[in-house]
Amino acid sequence: VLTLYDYLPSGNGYKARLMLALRARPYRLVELDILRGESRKPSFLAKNPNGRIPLLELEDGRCLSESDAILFLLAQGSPYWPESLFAQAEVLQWLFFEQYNHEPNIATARYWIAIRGTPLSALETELLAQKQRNGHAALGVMERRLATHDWLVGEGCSIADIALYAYTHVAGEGGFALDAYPGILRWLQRIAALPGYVAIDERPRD
Ligand SMILES: N[C@@H](CCC(=O)N[C@@H](CS)C(=O)NCC(=O)O)C(=O)O
Repeated sequence: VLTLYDYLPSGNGYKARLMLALRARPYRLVELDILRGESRKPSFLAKNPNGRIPLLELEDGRCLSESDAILFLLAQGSPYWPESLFAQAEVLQWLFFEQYNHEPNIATARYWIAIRGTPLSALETELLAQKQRNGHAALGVMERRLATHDWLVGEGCSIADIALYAYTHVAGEGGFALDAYPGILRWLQRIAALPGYVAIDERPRD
């Protein structure tokens, strides 16, 4: 069985948990308290030199980090990874956008405000305004697509949607009100209605 090393509040980890649930794949969840540095211990660094969750360990011991790479692997053989080469490239386009424009702003603001549990430093307070601006710009990009389309790529849900759902659906915890993004709000409901959907704080059933 697959093993996922993860931290429940993590949106990056949730991408993998949601994909596994949507595909009804059983797995073992190993929770690490990243706030206490558990992902930086030598035993874990041997599995992921980058010291971060999520990390997927295959039955044969091979380990894969980076949430979007994990999504790629888990989606093979399903409609979540489209068939045509151009559609695959479009999925990659959104995954790179997620990692460069979306996650560093929206996830970081949420982490500082709602997850870490310590006050913001003076520098973080200054940077937060910039994260809010850039985060709203990223949401604006998504809205431009989702105002007229049900899904980010093609006619069905792909890992582009799963990757961007993870931190968009909890963006409010980072201070991002989503009222101004009706296309995004409809898309969030569409994803939450997928058969097999699980919430970010749900552990897999044994
Ligand atoms: N680009 C990576 C980011 C992974 C990441 O930032 N993980 C955070 C939690 S969301 C983490 O493990 N932080 C603990 C640490 O850096 O020690 C991905 O998409 O998986």
